Amino acid sequence: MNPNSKIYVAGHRGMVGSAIVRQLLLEGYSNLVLKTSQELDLRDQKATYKFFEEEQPEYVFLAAARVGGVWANYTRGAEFIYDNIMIQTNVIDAARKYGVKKLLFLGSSCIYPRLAPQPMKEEYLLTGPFEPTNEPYALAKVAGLKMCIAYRRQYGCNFISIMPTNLYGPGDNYDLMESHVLPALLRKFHEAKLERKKQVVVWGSGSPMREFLHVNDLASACIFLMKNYNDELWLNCGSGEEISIGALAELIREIVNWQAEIIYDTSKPDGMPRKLLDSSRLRALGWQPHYSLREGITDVYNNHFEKDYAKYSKKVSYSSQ
Ligand code: GFB
Repeated sequence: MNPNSKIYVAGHRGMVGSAIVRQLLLEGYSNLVLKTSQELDLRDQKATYKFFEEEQPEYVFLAAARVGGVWANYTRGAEFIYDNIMIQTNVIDAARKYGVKKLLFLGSSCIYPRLAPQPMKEEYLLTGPFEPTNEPYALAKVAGLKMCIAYRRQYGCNFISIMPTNLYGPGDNYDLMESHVLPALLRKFHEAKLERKKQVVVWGSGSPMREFLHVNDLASACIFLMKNYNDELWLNCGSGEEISIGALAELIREIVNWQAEIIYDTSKPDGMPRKLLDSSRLRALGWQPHYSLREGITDVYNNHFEKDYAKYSKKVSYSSQ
């Protein structure tokens, strides 16, 4: 990539895509092509081909996706498999057809087996059954990374993939039925503080272990790989910092500064018992995260929460794509 390269960031209004755009602009890449999902529905193959034919992007960050937390995945699997397979298939094939120089596909740590040894290495892919609550999403993401490999082998396309751990950051989703745990708990403790409530409900048992990465750190990894990595093996991208959901709730309670009692709602699913990536391959290439979990959550709560939360606080339900 050079400063004049034409770069398409698919999904630039989402949390990941917008972080990639901010980082590209900071690094002096300004020839960006951006389309909202209203302007270009990537599930529509004809429209996607037409866009690539007209714009001829040289580099593509494929961050457009249907995403959501454990409950959204569990209850709306059809949308997660359909939207993701359609979007990624159309973009990857259009990138081949219209001669894109390089494409980065964004997957997810849920591609690995539910009971994979921890931390999870890239080679554990497809060595056991998926976590059932997010199987449709996981299957779609596995199809995406395998498609990049197949296109590289058959057509010589320089398509690479990154598998991020659970993300949070500016532009997150604060709809309680759609969101991931971290924004959900920020909202719950914040509202408890405003309403002087004595209790906050946390889903599941509190015992699952998760790893969280600030989305700005993921964006820097994506751009780093676009510049420096050209192999078929997908790479894991995590912070290496693991925490139980119960301890996360306590940390968020401390950052929001409202001493409510934590109540566990075990009618909601726990999802995967443990999900920690082994990111040593990516780190060996020279990338490392900038934010600790405490710093990252404090940044989000102090600098971004108010604006992002305002979009959701008056709505009952919201779809991100
Ligand atoms: O972040 P989360 O929704 O996604 O949930 P996953 C993580 C854990 O937090 C689960 C618990 O054990 C939840 O039960 N949790 C506690 C909560 N309170 C809450 C709450 O108020 N809201 C939410 N959402 N969770 C998703 C996958 O899994 O993560 C996707 O379904 C994807 O496919 C994504 O991989 C990164 O980590 O369980």
